[in-house]
Amino acid sequence: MKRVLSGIQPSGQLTLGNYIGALRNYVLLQEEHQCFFMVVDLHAITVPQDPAALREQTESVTALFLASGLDPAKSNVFLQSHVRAHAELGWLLTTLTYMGELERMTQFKDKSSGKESIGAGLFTYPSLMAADILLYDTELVPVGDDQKQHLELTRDLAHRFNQRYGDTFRIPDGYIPKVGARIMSLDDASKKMSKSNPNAGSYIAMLDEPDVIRKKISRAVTDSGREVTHDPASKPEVSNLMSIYASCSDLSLGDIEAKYAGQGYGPFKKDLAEVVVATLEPIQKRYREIRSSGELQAVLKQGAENASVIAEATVRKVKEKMGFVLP
Ligand code: AQP
Repeated sequence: MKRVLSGIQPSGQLTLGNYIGALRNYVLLQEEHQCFFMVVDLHAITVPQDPAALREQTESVTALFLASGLDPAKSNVFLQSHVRAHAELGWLLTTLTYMGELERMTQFKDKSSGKESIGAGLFTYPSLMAADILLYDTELVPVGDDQKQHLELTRDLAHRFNQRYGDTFRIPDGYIPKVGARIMSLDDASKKMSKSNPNAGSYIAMLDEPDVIRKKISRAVTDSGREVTHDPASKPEVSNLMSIYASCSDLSLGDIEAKYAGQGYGPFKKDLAEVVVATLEPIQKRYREIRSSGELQAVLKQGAENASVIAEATVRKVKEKMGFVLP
């Protein structure tokens, strides 16, 4: 059993991209590994968040973790802010991080571009992410393409600390999920589907009503052709819709091409909507049950307690090595 850690920001409503690219894999991983899955609320505030919305989104994301199949008996499910060691080790590692390293991070460049005032937390975010991972002796970190650079920095920081203060941190590896795809935006297939996109038509939220899903898919941008073929270079929009279809059904991309040959986009989009609705409906039903049961608090309390035991011990070890006088 390897130790696995991953997190999702409560920076909006979870999307079908979050489900296909992250949550569904978490559910598989918990069967084989010791898993830590966090709602990373401290990361979410690196861009402005409305307090009431942040609270609601945090509860909603946690409930969607459980509704998607994360089992608190198998996985540690918790909020990042409930385990104080994250902020503490985040600061300690920030002091070890070079400005030049943070300046090279493409996610910082993307998220800060065009903004007038940029919070320092957006800049130092990768040091906090390194702390998240290193606190738990994590061996595997499921990462999408956009997080690979941050994981590399985590590995560099762990090496740096170990060289300076003696062997302390395990060097984590990235994990490429067995299943899953990068799902692109419905209105612009050059951008990934993102929960913080201000245009709600660009994503399918995991909690969208069936009719909303149907409408969003019927309005999804395609091209002027009519062939349902998978060719991301020349047909990025249709290829993205096909990836969603394949991810939410038993059909392969080849099966989908054969099924809709010569029919144009209409029948394909109609069936795609039903396949997505069928994937999300049972999760939505469980979600409503979980929200009304009030079980979240207990799950989060237990998850934070389990995580804190490991995280506090790591911080103590780190502080001792760095020369802090321990209480
Ligand atoms: N479109 C996507 N396709 C596949 N996987 C995706 N993930 C996110 N979008 C897609 C995966 O979901 C996890 C969530 O990571 P996050 O919440 O830390 O932030 P993110 O990757 O930046 O996701 P969003 O939805 O785009 O959030 P915002 O808009 O707040 O930046 C990760 O495992 C990610 O790979």
